Amino acid sequence: MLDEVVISRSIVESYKEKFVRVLDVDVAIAGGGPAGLVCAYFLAKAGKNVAVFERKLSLGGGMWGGGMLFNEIVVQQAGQEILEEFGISCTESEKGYFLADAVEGICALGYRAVHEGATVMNAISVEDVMVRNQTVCGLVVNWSAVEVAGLHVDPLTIRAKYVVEATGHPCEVVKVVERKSGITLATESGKMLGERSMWADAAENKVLDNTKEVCPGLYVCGMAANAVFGAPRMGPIFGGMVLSGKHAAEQIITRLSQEKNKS
Ligand code: 48F
Repeated sequence: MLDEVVISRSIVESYKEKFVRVLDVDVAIAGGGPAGLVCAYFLAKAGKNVAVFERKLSLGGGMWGGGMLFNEIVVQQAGQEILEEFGISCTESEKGYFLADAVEGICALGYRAVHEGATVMNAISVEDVMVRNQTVCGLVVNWSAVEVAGLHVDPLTIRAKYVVEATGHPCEVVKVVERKSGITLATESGKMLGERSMWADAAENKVLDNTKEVCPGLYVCGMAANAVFGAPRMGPIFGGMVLSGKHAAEQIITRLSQEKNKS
């Protein structure tokens, strides 16, 4: 006979262990869209302890809806190679333009990231950062349900060697750093520059350059990278997003191994 209390106890105990595990990680990623998930996958694959905090119940951010709810996404050749690594099927619609099913894409990104060992904490929102010595060193999180209900509940804190801003267009983490920390960002003005209007080619080219450490301890990837550094949006082409997630992971992996060699 099934016992509901055993079911409940199993869930509560296991979730508690999971939460304790993510309190102190190598990398904490804010946002579980395509860029954040790809970043998590490559970090986990490299053996790093990585957690993704996603506001919504479902991962995937802006990828589910493809373009204007036509749930197909386009990637260019370099992006297609990454989708292939995740086992996502692509067809070449025109030379150099590869189509993938948005739903298959997101499910595969989430599955592979978790399967490699990334921990995904969904329905949790990042509301603040932890800063020490002008360096971002953690995320401050709360239940999204608390946020939605407007309840006055204090958050909890996650410590991380590196934090990744992957919240997409709103750049919520960088905005909070700018507003609260007084840290100068690595942009031309030292402040967030804001995204420019749609220009797929320029945006996809720029997003890799813009995927970098925007201030000590904080990397930015995906659409947030272009929004922080004043580059255009790209619309429903997702090659730049997955390449950017991978690029952020590679930079952080290098930093972590340099630090390990020093110590
Ligand atoms: O928006 P999103 O998909 O960002 P991305 O990975 O990809 C951008 C594309 O979807 C598209 C585009 C290019 O094709 O322009 O927009 O850069 O995913 C961002 C995720 O972050 C979550 C949000 O729910 C979404 O799933 N998110 C946003 N703010 C927070 C957050 C927050 N404060 N805390 C936790 N999650």
